Amino acid sequence: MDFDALWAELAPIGRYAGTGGYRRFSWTVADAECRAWFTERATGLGLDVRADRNGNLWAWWGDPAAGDAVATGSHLDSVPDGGAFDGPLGVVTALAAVGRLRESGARPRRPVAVVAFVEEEGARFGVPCLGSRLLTGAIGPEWSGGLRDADGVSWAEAYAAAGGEPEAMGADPELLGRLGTFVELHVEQGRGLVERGAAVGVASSIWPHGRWRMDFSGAADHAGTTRLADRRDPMLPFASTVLAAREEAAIAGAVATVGKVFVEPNGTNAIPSAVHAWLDARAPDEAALEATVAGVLGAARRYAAKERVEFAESRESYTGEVEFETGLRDRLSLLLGGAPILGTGAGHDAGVLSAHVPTAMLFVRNPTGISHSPAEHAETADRHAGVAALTRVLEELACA
Ligand code: HGY
Ligand code: MN
Ligand code: MN
Repeated sequence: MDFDALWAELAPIGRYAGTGGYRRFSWTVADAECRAWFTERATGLGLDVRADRNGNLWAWWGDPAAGDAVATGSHLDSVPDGGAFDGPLGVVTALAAVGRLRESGARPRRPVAVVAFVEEEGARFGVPCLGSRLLTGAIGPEWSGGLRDADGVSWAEAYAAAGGEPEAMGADPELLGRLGTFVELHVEQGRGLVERGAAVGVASSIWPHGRWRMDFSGAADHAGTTRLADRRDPMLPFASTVLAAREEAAIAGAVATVGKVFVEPNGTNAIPSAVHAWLDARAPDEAALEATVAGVLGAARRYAAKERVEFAESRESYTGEVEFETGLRDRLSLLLGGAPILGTGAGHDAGVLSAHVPTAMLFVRNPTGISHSPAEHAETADRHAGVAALTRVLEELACA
């Protein structure tokens, strides 16, 4: 099947009609439908599809035991109301590129694999790139098994309900040792390729970034009868902290976002008992990131103390600066006719794998640069340019 046919099949799965965005969260019905679709189409291509001990799906062309495999792929899960391309573009392009190679009669000298990593966005359980972090041992199964979604369901419970074996989760050095190269194609989440007038680019780096949970605990009370002087309202230090995040980021040349917040009990006429919020912070280097986060958390503590509100914070995930291997990066740029080389502030499974396997990323032009939104887009011609580019890269890495 060609790219357009594969793309059209996957498109309706997990799409929320009310917003046009996607709600493909790990171990839900939509996720199971995506995984079933992937398995059916990869099997139809003649690939051998296997889930690894952490639930990541691998579709093999050739015997994995031969080693030095060329792997490509991305993720199928989404952020809440995410776009169609973030993740799926890499997976569908990988299937289409392998299909082209097989149709051409290519005979790879080493195994080729198409992978769909689980929980890349961390939308349901809070930690991004969970599947690749488990595979590489970056985090342990006991900690990740205990991650809970908004309803209190743990990763282990959800994984077991989806047919997984939580007791088998953990680092997989044998599988990791079989990978010779990993290449992830992804829609660009920015306008670098638009500004350079190119359909496809090669990644140079990923900004260091992380997520911090912030809990403000005060005293629930009546909105109408509680004097201002008697209040311990957690909403006030929370609101000031959101503004401080913007100020601190501007000072450090970083970016900081508070996009997720839970208010307890969340009643119009009740002073909240608690506000739970998450800070997403990213910066060009680790010193700038550290300064930004320290500034925000320091402000949160000061504002909380001023309102006699308790404050607690915890770092839920962190990814240091990723520099993709320059030899592979330059080789692919040259192979693709001098494709532009550009960095990103978005995290990817490729960033996690790059510490263990020679890794590269290809970006496909996004006309507006918008992502994590139903407005995310890539023109059909650029999607096809991505298929041609990945096909060429796989041919070079697996067949030459
Ligand atoms: O948040 C990110 O950078 C990625 O989309 N997981
Ligand atoms: Mn994303
Ligand atoms: Mn992504």
